[in-house]
Amino acid sequence: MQCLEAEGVERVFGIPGEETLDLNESLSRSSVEFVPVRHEQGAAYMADVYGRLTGRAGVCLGTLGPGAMNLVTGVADAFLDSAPLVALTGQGDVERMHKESHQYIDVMGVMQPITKWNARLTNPRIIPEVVRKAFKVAQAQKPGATHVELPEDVMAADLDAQPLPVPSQVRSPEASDEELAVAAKLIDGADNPVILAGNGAVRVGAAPALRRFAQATGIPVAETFMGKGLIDNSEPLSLGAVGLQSGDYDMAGFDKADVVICVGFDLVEHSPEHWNSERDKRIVYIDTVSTEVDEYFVTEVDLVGDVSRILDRLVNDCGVSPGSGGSHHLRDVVLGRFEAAKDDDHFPVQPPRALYEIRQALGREDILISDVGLHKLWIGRMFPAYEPNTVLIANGLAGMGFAVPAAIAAKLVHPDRKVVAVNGDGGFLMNCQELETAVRLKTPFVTVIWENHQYGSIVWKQDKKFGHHFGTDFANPDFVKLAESFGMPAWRCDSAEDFGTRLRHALTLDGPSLVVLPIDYSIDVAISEELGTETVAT
Ligand SMILES: Cc1ncc(C[n+]2csc(CCOP(=O)(O)OP(=O)(O)O)c2C)c(N)n1
Repeated sequence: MQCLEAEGVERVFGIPGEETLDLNESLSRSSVEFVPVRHEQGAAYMADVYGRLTGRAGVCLGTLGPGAMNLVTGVADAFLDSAPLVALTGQGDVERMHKESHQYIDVMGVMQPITKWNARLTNPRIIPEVVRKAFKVAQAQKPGATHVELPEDVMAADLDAQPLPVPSQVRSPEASDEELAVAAKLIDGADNPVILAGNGAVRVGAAPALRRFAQATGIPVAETFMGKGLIDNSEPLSLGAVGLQSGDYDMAGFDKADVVICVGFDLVEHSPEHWNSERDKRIVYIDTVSTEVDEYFVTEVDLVGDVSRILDRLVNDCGVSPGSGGSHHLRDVVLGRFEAAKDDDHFPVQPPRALYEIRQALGREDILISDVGLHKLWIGRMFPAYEPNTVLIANGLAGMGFAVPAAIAAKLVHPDRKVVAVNGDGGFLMNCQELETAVRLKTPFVTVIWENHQYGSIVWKQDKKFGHHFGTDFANPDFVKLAESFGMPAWRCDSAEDFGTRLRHALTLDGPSLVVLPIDYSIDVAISEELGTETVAT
């Protein structure tokens, strides 16, 4: 616990177990707040989002066997979405791990492929090193999940030791002048350059430098779903969010682009094959670590280091407005439909009107969280974002059940901002138990459920591929009564206008609340008559 305190840990999210008794006892006497949750998956998602929003590792705790297994999905989410997270799991005594034994699972083996690093505390003496390393590795670029296993006998032993010092600054590599000159020459000579900005730029707070670079060079910016808000969506240099389908890139001008400047682009979100199928783009890569290998992503210049510093140095070397890259067609089509929706009184409500009402109810810095499903595709593509980290989308693992725990963590990190979590009626029930955590913590955010009694995105894909759908329909509990039983106010909307009114009211409350919105998915998120066929996996 002293090591966690030395790392600046404010909270541990989790569920205790018999094998973590000693740790929990120390936790009760430490400065770290323990946040009991109702399912370990919720704890892992909370730690994940805490890490995304602060850059410091979120910490989650589960006991051995079943507790550790329940953490897995959220840990994997942090791993694929590059969020710093440290998972702590209990374990039986060291001397019973080699044999069939109550609740013993090889958790180290389970965590191995979903963490950057994974260690067992075999001896109390190594605790300071292991904890320091778990945080260092989780927070180092690219960030991600690490795991420490805590055998019960080791945790019960006495130890007289001090935490290792935590360095206040981590040095990052620096792109050389020669590399910058090569990149500047390539960009200067381009006819139609575009920037593709992703979560890597959000992670390191590079939005201001990216905006300066785009303004100075006149090169427009397309964002991935997780990069939303890096550039203000209402700026002329914004090409909108790409990543639903290949057609997005064409419509944003990638078809004509000769040079693509990738700033913090994580390939996990959407394959570069979608915009470089001919492998003829000349790619300038700017990120904190070197490139992933992908046959459609053979870069010409890699600028690795502090992304903001690289962009600022590059501005000095690049000419102004080198060309007319990019196209506003995608953004215009999508925003056109969004704006037109303000007068759409259709009921059940269609997604553009629902998003319009949410945008009206939230300020520039407020936070919208998306769960996973067809609603995520609508949000990713259409919801205008003005600042980074104001639309949180899990697009790497893309697991349903993310939104409610994510909203709790977002509200804990930013108590001054309004938070809305949009869920499908499928994903909501996967972690709805955390509403109790929200009520107990008094985290005021609004859970919105788009209700259609179907796994909407699967229906969408099956209908497109086979002309019918199967295995996708279900009945729901009465969500209003369910929320009320948790002790929170809830409403079912009966018109589009009603949704806006209730949402605005809910956002003024000092505790969590829930709004059920009957949704009509009959209009096609792909806008495929203009944009082609879909390619994304949700
Ligand atoms: C944990 C998990 N299970 C399954 C999937 C596959 N999947 C992706 S979207 C989806 C349907 C989501 O339905 P719902 O939550 O109702 O949202 P909607 O698509 O209707 O907006 C499914 C089953 C997934 N991404 N995550």
